[in-house]
Amino acid sequence: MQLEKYTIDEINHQLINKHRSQFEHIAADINNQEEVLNKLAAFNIAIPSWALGTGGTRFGRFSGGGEPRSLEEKIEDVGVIHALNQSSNSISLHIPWDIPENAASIKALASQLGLHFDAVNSNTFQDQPNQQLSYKFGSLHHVDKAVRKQAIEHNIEVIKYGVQLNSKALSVWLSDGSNFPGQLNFRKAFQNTLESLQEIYEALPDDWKVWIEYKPYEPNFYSTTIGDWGQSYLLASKLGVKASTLVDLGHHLQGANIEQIVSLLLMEGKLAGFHFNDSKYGDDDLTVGSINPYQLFLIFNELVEGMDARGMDHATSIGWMIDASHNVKDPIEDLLQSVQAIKIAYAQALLVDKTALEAAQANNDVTLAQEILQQAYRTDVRSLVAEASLRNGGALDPIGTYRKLDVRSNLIKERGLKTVATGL
Ligand code: PSV
Ligand code: MN
Repeated sequence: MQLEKYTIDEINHQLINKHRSQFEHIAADINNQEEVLNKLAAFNIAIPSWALGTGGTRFGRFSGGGEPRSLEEKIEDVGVIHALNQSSNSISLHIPWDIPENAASIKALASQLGLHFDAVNSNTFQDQPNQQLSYKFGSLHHVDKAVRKQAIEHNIEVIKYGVQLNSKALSVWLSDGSNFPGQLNFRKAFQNTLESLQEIYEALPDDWKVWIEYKPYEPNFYSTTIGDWGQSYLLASKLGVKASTLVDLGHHLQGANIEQIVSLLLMEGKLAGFHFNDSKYGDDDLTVGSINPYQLFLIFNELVEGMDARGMDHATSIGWMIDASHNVKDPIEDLLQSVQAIKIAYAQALLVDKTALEAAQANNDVTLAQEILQQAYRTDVRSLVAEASLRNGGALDPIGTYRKLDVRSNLIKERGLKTVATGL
């Protein structure tokens, strides 16, 4: 299903007067409003192919209707999201869940919808039918060289698929770890992982990167071989300039200061990008911004400050992606909500008075520093985000428009009520 632009424009027309007065009210207080709007308009967040179906837990999965049945339908769903928010112009594929059998036609479909392909993701955390050796005890860290070899070959195959689609990065998340003390020699596991990654690194095309994701626990509950940002950073440093650390917000123990991690990785030129989600207890994969929007703002504050310090382009110099699980919401609505939350946090971070903050920091004026940050955080920037979307040809109210256009009912009519998308 594809959305016609005039249908979005018609709904915008009904909202325009209210929007204008809200936008003018806030814009009057912002000196650099054009710069902020241009940055917001340029900012895009990739959609993972595995998030377009209903998510589940190990206790069950309750499918929604009209889920995409193929890679083509997943791309069409991202097309719907992008038509509405004009901020989701790429899709990230997980292999083998989404093997592009015919790369040329997949690319043509994507570009017709204004989309391109973000990082490709390998999967050595599940065994596939007909797979020769099992990943039960890990993949790139495995004690058996033959299993490591199989996992290395899989990653190289994923790069090959990515090359056909013009992706520029391989994203690696390993579930490798141990469930019980004594199960694993940590040093050997790390060394095996490094050697395996070195072989994958050698296979990267010149203009490619490898992003190394970390996670403290799950599915292993005693140790994870790439368990935190230090371990990922160590691997990325040993591998070379094409390797960097990917931050998934849910992959931290409670209370971790993620904004500080981000700041230091940026300083070292080793921040690959993000998987956005939110959590209350662990890797909950809830909608980003739904639980702790202030933390999201603080992360963006460090990102804007750190990227400006290195002269980096906010929109393109690192990878931005959502990685959430939509167990009880319509996945498209949840993804639209996620992108809005990210853009709101970004807009607020762009409003921070940096000069005043630097002066407050230099004077150890703690109260004023907090006031400056919270002044930006407490600004209602929703009409700025809406204005940027409008200028790009998107919807003023993406979720409202999605509902008014009855997209889900149309998808159910087209695909049926009992469809199941590939993914977790
Ligand atoms: C693991 O929890 C993870 O965050 C990794 O990014 C995977 O690739 C993704 O979820 C999907 O399983
Ligand atoms: Mn992730």
